[in-house]
Amino acid sequence: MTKAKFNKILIANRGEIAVRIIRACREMGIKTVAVFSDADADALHVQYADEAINIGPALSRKSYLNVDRILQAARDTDADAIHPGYGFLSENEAFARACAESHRVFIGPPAECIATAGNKSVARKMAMTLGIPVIPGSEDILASPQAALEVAATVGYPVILKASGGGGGRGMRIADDKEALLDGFSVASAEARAAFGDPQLYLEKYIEKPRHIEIQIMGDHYGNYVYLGERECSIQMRYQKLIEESPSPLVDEGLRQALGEAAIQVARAVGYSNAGTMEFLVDRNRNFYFMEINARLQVEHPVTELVSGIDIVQQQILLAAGEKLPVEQKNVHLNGWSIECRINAADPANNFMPSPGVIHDLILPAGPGVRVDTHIFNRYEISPFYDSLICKLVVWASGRQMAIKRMQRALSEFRIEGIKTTIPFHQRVLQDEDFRRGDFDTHFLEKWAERSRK
Ligand code: MV4
Repeated sequence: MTKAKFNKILIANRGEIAVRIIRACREMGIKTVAVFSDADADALHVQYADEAINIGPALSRKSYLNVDRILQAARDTDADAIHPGYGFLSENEAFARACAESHRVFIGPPAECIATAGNKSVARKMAMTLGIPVIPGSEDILASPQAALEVAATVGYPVILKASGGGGGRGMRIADDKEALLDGFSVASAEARAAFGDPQLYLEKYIEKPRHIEIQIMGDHYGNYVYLGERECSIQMRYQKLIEESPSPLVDEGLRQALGEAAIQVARAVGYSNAGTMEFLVDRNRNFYFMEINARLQVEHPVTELVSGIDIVQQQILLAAGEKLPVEQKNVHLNGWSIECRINAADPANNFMPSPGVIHDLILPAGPGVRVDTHIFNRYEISPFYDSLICKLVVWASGRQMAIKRMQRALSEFRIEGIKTTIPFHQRVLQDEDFRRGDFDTHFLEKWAERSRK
């Protein structure tokens, strides 16, 4: 392996992803600095890092979102780069700029790309200009409810209003007719202003029963790009993904290439570098539409790592240090099948209500083809202050049916007491006939949860 330029990296995150990034650094011979809140003094990322700095109270706003405290920690420890992980400050344009001003490399895309990605209607317009399929709808933000009515009349109902500053399902309204659209406009706009400080909306035709498929891309500072295939992310509930896999049961080589090339076109147009993800919707006739840019490392990156053989986090570090991409597209070979189950400290029987508490009698699954990305250990206390994700259970096998069997085996080995988890929920989904056939869309879990209540 090439020697990286960085001597020391500060990880501006916590939980499993902080541990994941520390592992990449250690394998590369790079020293690590953990930052932690008062609630995380005993956390695994603190124990694994070479140094650890307290950055404030449990409340995220006062610690993991506190730009000044994090940059002070980087200066105090002389860290030359900062990895933001996902969530928290990972898609914060001001943070990326502040890192640069503090002479620390932000391990991620350029700040301008974060800004473009954060403005959904700008990203959409960009894709339209490139001739990449987008869902029929407005060309720009909507100037008025009247403008929304006019666009809806041309694309036909149902339509969906989306917040330009939003994403991940917040600030959206579906409308079946004019009246609902007029009502939805003021509600969505007010919601968007409250949530994102930006009331601007755009409109699309509403695609029924789509699949959510995303493409992992990587780019260096010299205009080279590759795509590492797709991830199937349709198994979600209220925009929270529960199971992801790569490849997608729906995608053949032709569709993969079309999605991959579209993703790279968008990346090139916005001057993207480092790792990123382009989100698409695919309809029942296998038409695909570009939706959003995710300008960060994603939770579900391991499934892509397992089928591509590429360590995405190590690559992020090398690319941020100015190295060239080590592979060309023709040398990217996807092999086998990978599935990830997100294990949350949450109660599936009670609306996925978070279930904090002290873990005991923990035994983690292992064995052939099993990867466990987690920060939990016996007697660790799950704090109510943060995300309920406690473990990503990821398997690899040569094909989908064997990957499902392997995941069932791994789930059956999992022992954990003291908190409720999504493990029993995953076990039931993996037994579902439609899931096993690969026959599902983004509404699968809602329908499935309904059916299983009866
Ligand atoms: C849509 C859609 C149908 N038609 N847009 C939800 C999250 C946000 N990123 C975009 N989303 C959707 N946009 C049109 N024109 C359906 C969804 C959607 C969805 C998308 C991805 C993953 C899960 C989803 C669940 C419900 C709805």
